[in-house]
Amino acid sequence: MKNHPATKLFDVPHPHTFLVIVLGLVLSTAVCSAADKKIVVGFSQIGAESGWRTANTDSIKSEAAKRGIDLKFADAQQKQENQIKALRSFIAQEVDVIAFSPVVETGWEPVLKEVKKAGIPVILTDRAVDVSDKSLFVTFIGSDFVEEGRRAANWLAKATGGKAVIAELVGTPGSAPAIDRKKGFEEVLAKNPGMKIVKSQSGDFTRAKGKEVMESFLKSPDAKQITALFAHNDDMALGAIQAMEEAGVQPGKDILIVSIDGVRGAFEAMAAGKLNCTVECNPLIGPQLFDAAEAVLAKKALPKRTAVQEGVYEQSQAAAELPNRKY
Ligand code: GZL
Repeated sequence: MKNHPATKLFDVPHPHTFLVIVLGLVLSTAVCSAADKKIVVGFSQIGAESGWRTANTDSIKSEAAKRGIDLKFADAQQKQENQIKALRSFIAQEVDVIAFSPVVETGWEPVLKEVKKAGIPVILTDRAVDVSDKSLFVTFIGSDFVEEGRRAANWLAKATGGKAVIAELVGTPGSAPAIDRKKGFEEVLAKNPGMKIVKSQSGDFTRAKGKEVMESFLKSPDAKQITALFAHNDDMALGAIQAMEEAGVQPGKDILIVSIDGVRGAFEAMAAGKLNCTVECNPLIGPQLFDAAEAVLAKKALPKRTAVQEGVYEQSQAAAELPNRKY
């Protein structure tokens, strides 16, 4: 058959060349898709109970977006059963990493064993869990709550010359921060016999409950003896300040107030002379969380515990520090 010009445009490739081209296409697609594969992280958040928590959530969500991480985020409304459901759903979705802030310390072994069986690494943020088998999580990124309690009590001892009759607003019962902040605070009180806690009740880390409990403290027959308030977080302290003002008590003067978190509202209250000291508890752990997730997936070794850096702030520093606050 006469060679038509068309057959001259190109030679039909040799079968081997054809195979190389197809293999090249398959490989490059595979490499691209592997490189493009987003890390999928399932995160179970406690809730939105405080300014600290919303800042913590913002840090996690913004850092995931910045890194192009596919974040499956679940809000548990402060209920452990919702967190357990979320972890099981992350298993079903076959996420690459599971991270969560456990609302309370206990009751996690069964679901963490299911996660381990599914071969998914677990990163704890903010709060720890009380488990005997430490292989159930890779690392815990969070503050030293015992030290935060010590710092609060040391400030109060210094501010009162070691003489204070203290009301205490406790965080969520059974939670690591509530247990450990109390432990650290009482460690210092043991060395200061002139300081004693005469009232202690949970305000569940919320402003509303903190106000309600402080109202009940102020209505009690021995309310007049209270000279100081220790609140396990700023939101409860801000609620207590409202209760004091409504009862004709001057917060920060008639009753000195020391709390923990270091949220913007606490700095505003200190600048107004209504709060005396806040012990910082840094919620901005998004970058550390996703550094750890990327390290785990790259099979890099991680320390069991990653501490978060934080300080202590009092009234004299509030106005100057306010513009620097990121949460
Ligand atoms: C502390 C965090 C606590 C905050 C509260 O790391 O778990 O929970 O102190 C928050 O404000 O509700």
